[in-house]
Amino acid sequence: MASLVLVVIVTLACIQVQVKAWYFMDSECGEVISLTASDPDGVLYTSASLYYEDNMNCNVTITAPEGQKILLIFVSFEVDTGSTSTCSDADALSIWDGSLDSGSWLSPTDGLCGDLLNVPSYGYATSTNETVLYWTTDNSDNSYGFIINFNLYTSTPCDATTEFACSNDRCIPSELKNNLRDNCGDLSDEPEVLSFFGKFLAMGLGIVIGIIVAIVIVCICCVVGCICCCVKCGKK
Ligand SMILES: [Ca+2]
Ligand SMILES: [Ca+2]
Repeated sequence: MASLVLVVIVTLACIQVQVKAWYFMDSECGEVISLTASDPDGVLYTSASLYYEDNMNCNVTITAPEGQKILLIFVSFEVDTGSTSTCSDADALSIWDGSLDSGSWLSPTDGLCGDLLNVPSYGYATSTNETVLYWTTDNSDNSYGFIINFNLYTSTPCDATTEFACSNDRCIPSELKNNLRDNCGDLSDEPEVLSFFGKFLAMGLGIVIGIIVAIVIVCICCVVGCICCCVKCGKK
């Protein structure tokens, strides 16, 4: 299992390397991130630290050029739920579609909390060129927080000279195709990633489990070998 977690972390790290710009919620409080044709995407973390801080009350606005919209896709999500089923009683992320004086909630009105199963796997797509993310935490029990990829998109018909046509009737800037990140919301801009996982799954569950077990055994052998070497060195 440890090996599997390591593989996932390394994969996420490799994917994030492809991002031009990344931001941290705690250092962007009250700020506006402006997406443009030359900077069409970014990634937003809760914090540069492993765990987010208590007593946060931040909002970050992301804007797109007129006529374009914004897609938000969750890469990871681990937010303290507190002792009740209401997100607003503990830590919560809420997402607004539009400017503050007009618009509507994209997320549930009491916000998002819990783990990745509690957020839509296809992300959130705005209907306007602006979104506001509200992030609040209470005074106890923090966690890893979230990583959100965001990018420009438009609705079909796509401009074939500058845009890639996703399979879900969205258009994204051409440069976001094959960058190892899901910028369409259905991975259709990443056919090689889909192909890789397709081949992996096609091997069958038994073989996949066998590979994972083999990796774990190799790791255990390496650790035991290192410990033995250290013990021998200590005796000399
Ligand atoms: Ca908390
Ligand atoms: Ca992509």
